[in-house]
Amino acid sequence: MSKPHRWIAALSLSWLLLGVSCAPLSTEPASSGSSTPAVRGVNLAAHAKYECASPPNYWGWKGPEHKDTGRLADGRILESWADPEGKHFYALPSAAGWSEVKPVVIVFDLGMARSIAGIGLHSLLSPWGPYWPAEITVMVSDDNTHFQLAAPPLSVAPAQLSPPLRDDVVQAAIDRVLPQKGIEPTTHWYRTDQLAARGRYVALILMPHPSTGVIVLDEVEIHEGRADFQKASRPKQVFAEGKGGVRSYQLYGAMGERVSRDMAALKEKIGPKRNPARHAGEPVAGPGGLGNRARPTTGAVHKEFPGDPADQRSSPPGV
Ligand SMILES: [Ca+2]
Repeated sequence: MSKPHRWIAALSLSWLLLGVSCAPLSTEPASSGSSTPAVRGVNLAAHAKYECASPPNYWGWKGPEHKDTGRLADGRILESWADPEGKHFYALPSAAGWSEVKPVVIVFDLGMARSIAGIGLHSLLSPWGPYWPAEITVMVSDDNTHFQLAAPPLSVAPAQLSPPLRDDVVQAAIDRVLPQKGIEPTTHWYRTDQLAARGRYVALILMPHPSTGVIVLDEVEIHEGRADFQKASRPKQVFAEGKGGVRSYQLYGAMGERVSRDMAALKEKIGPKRNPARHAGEPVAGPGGLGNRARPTTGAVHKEFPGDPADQRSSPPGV
């Protein structure tokens, strides 16, 4: 098993609205060697209206005494595991947490169509579950009903965080040795500026890591993009069911997975032993070139999407 995935398998399942303005991004220095872009510019999410379409249910805002007062966009973050009074990051009303909510959906209203270059999420690593989403899908919309992908889904690697996380620290969290060693869990930014999108409404569809099932955030950023992003084309596929288009998107993904499984089964059925061309060392020449269907990768931080959003042939009916 590859090293980046080693900790994934080891984690235990038992581990556990709305004003618009622009403000500078927080500018805390990233540690040296960070691969995360040092984002500077306008944070469109600052004090913006947003809706947690998935109500937080994990500590923090879970308690009825804690109301969401815009804390995901108030510019305040807790940069340590505990506040000065010793209260932990995940349990404070300043953080929102979700446990076994798949996916978490948060929709921001930027007030008007804006150019969007990227996003940022502030969270933490702890031995008890909280971690960044395993997959982040960013959708954009002009009417809060019809959403389109801003980019292929993003994945988060420890080295991408700011400051970056070492694999051995991640493994230590898996082994729950941090408190015993006197090392406290740490908070980090995940930031990417790889979007080139536009839209008034920005939906974040966050899939928790399958081994933890927990997402905890205390701040979200949406980074302003270049002016010419306002002319950026969008994928043809439109997702209109559910907040942020999430229901349509999930159905679309499920259809893509089913097609992939069927293709794999078919490929197995007509495998190399039955294909004279393969025996001759030649490419498979079946209908559509089954042997050549592997999709191109979209970059280190992009996860392959089960179906090209721009390819209407793979769209489920009615979506
Ligand atoms: Ca905050």
